[in-house]
Amino acid sequence: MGVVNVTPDSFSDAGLYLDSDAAVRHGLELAAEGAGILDVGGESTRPGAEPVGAEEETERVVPVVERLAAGGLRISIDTTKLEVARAALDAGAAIVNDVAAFRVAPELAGLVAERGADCVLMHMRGEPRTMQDDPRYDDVVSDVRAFLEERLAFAVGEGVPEERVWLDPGIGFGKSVEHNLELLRRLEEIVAIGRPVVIGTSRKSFLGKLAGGRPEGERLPGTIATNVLAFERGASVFRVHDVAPVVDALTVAAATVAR
Ligand code: PMM
Repeated sequence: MGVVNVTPDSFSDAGLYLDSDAAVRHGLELAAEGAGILDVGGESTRPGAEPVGAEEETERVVPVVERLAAGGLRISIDTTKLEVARAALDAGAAIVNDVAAFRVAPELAGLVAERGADCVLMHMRGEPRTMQDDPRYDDVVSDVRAFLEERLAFAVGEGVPEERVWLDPGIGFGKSVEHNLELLRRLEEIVAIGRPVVIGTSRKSFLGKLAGGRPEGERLPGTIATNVLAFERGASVFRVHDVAPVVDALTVAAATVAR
């Protein structure tokens, strides 16, 4: 899953792809590098980010989704909002990637059900504005697992077929470095829920902290290491900015690991 952020303030490619032509070009490049899904997002979820209105978010993403989907690419829309998801599905998106797991807009579940879309339900503690303020868990893996099981049950209760739901432990969303590492270390416990697991470590700050303070642009080695480990532990979808190197790494990992 290649990341196509159409935002002026996303943490790793701030504003680079705000212009929709540039975002489309970038999406096409990621597809050519081997991304099977392009994740288009119009609202930054970086820690401390301010929310964006539905209208503005829709204006950012719809032209990009439309053009990429028209090219036959599989598009996910990274949003927590009903109106944005609806417009993106109308424009050809096939997957709703909701970092709030239908808590901001519970009606999203009904929309996903009605459209026969797939969805990604992600764990986040709190909301982006405040999520990194002293995150605490009893046991991060058990807490995240229980949350994802509850959200899966909610989605199924709203009519989303279970096989349409993918789950994501939400690396970096209300988690300390140690929480992120524990989730990766024990990822099998999330995989054991029985749904495909999406993992998003790409360029995230814990990778920089672990490697002696690397800035965003220098976190590819950490991104590769964590994606390969997640693959080995059963993750199925890898949300990354740097598609070509991660595809290479996962291809080698897949050839190596007996599955
Ligand atoms: N991370 C970001 C945004 N959306 N969606 C899912 N499912 N999983 C993630 O880990 C995730 C996400 C934040 O990264 P960005 O600002 O580079 O998009």
